[in-house]
Amino acid sequence: MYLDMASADLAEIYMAKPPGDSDGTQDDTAVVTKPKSKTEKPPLYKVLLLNDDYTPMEFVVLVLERFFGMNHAQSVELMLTVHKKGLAVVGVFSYEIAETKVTQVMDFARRHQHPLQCTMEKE
Ligand code: TYC
Repeated sequence: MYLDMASADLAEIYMAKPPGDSDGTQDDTAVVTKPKSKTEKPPLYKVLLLNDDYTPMEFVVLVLERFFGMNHAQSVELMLTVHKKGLAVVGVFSYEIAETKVTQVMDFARRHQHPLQCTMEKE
């Protein structure tokens, strides 16, 4: 009894149409999709410091030391790059860290009444 039912089911499977067009034929084209990597890196964001005519050089140096972990010589050099070129990338971070740095710099500048601007953009 069970055996009979099993062979009836098998017959149905063997007789089923193969996947493809409704007439049972299959074309020989295929869509090739790249398998998505399971270890995708998070997007990175550049933090930019902008020049202005009023923020004191020493204040910018302090910002770079305090919020971007640079030593004094590195900070002076990067401050002068911003001063001469108009802007510079001061670091590259994940979205959350970049946003935190921008907020910290903007708050610190506002508290000291300097017009220093700091922004972020996707790499
Ligand atoms: N240009 C400013 C000055 O001459 C110095 C400065 C440097 C300001 C970098 C902003 O992001 C800045 N006092």
